[in-house]
Amino acid sequence: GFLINVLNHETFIKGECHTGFIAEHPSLFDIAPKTDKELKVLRYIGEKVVNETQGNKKEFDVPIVPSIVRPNDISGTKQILDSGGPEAVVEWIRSQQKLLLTDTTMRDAHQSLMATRVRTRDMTKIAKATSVLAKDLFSIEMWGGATFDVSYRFLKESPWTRLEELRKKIPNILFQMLIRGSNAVGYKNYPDNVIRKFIQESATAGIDVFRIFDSLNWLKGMEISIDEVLKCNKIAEACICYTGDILDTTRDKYSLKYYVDMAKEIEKTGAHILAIKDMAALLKPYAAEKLIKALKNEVSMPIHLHTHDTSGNGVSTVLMAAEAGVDIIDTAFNSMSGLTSQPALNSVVAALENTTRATEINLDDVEEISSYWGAVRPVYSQFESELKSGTTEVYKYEIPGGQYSNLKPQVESFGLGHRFKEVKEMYKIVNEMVGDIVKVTPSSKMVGDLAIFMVQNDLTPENIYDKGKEMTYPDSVVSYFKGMMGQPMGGFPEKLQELVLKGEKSISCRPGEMLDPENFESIAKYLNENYNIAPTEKEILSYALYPKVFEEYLQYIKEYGDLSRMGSDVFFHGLFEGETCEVEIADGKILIIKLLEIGKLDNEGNRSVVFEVNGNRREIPIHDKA
Ligand code: 3PY
Ligand code: ZN
Repeated sequence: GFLINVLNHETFIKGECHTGFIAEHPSLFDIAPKTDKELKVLRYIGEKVVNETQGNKKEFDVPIVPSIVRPNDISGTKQILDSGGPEAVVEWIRSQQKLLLTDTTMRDAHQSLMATRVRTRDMTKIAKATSVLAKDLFSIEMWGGATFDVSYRFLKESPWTRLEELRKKIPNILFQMLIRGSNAVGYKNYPDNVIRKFIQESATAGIDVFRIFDSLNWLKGMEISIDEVLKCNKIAEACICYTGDILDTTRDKYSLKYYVDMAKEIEKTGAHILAIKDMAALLKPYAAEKLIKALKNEVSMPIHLHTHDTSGNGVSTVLMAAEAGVDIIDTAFNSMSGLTSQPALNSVVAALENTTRATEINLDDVEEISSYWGAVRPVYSQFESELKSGTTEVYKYEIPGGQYSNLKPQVESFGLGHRFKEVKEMYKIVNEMVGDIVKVTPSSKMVGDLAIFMVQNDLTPENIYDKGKEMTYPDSVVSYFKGMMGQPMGGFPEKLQELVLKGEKSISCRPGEMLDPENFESIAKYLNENYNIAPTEKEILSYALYPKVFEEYLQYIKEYGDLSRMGSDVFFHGLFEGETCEVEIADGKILIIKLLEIGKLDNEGNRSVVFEVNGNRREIPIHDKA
């Protein structure tokens, strides 16, 4: 080992080796990793086992990928779009009697069940099989919402690469993303040129259907997005976010008429599909029937229903909507469905067999995909909420599915875990205080932030109205009352607005009209100078959307390398002593890594972690932070 180590040493290779070299480098007697890439992988696993898991890991089943052969001429909804444009897709939808399904497993399902943590690798492994076994899907929602942010922030992988790799493996089914109108895939309004460029780049990378919403149902907030999607010749699916309960005649702010009127306004924008976005699972089965019937009578656009199963009524809502003539519905493969996720895809397929709205999806085929995801899921169990059954309390609190699973950890991070119920009650109260608004990212986050703020400081609404002038409110609350999230229906409650803004003016125009265009060239220059990269348009955009998160990602990659090809069980749980894994560090270049031993603590607070890599012994010191 020693001679090899010397010969492989960077200094030796560069020919800078002088006589004192060996004396100055006692570490050469260690069995050091051979390449930089190898070192980074071992360091990652070493850090994980020393400072997080201490080598404790349960055994996970290996998810079974169905072996399938894909016919060369496979063709689906994607080919209709590519050959005939969005109009051809709309026409095709209209000519279908069957209920069309979208699968959300790769986006909303894991966003709502496991804090958006599913890694690209687990998606690409099942992608080809999905393209064949689920070939009759209308679309796959696999991008947007929180996935963009989380993939950089927590998974340390590029969301763009995810999109491009899945696109290659699934050439026949439409890809769909969720875009928060002028907030894109973020939590604040971006300049118009960022929104436009983001849509252009997403379209080139493979997105076909853009589901666009505004967090206050303010149509103006969606204008730029709709316009740009139309220009890109992709499918613009504009949303009405559903809130309240149209069956409850004592609440009339969000009545049937409100939704029908909004649908008519959306139709005028030229959007291709109308989406009902029921992000908090508030659309009860009979309300769905009533709403879809009314909309079908009043507008001619195809209708796509998105709901969640938080209340336990999800499949019923879908079936009632199907009865009323809805064109497309969102579901997730069974093992990734239910609770805060979407209603169960396989169950809907089964329920509709031998009816006029039978989906033509093969149940045995989608069972195989569902089994795969069922085996993937335990690796992510640490990110799941404690919710074990559907709960009707969502009807009361109106907390969206994605936020519901996130709110508890957020509340705990403020040390308020024991007051979670109070926070939920406060969420309802805050909703009334801020004007009974539509709650979906980012307006839902604002309501959550204020609710936590009030519980944390033991405040009641009365306290706020009495002493609110001296308080400093969460940023999101200030931004809302300034008009930077758009305009809520019925306007802002004036008294609270005054207390929050303390004399500052609010705007009533589109926030994008106030924001200076982003300077992409200066971002490119900055990234080039600081990270020594020639950034792609996509990287420039990532920085424009999330400067800090993107920089942290770049730094992380520098330290640990690109870990996207490491198995998720290893990425999240490391290895146990004696366990072997394979990590692909470049195309076709595989390291077979066995963890031999997590060594004893030495005088400097380090542990020597011993591996075997492709048959060779390697040791690296890892600082034990405990
Ligand atoms: C998101 O904006 O990410 C959502 O899923 C909203 O429901
Ligand atoms: Zn949703």
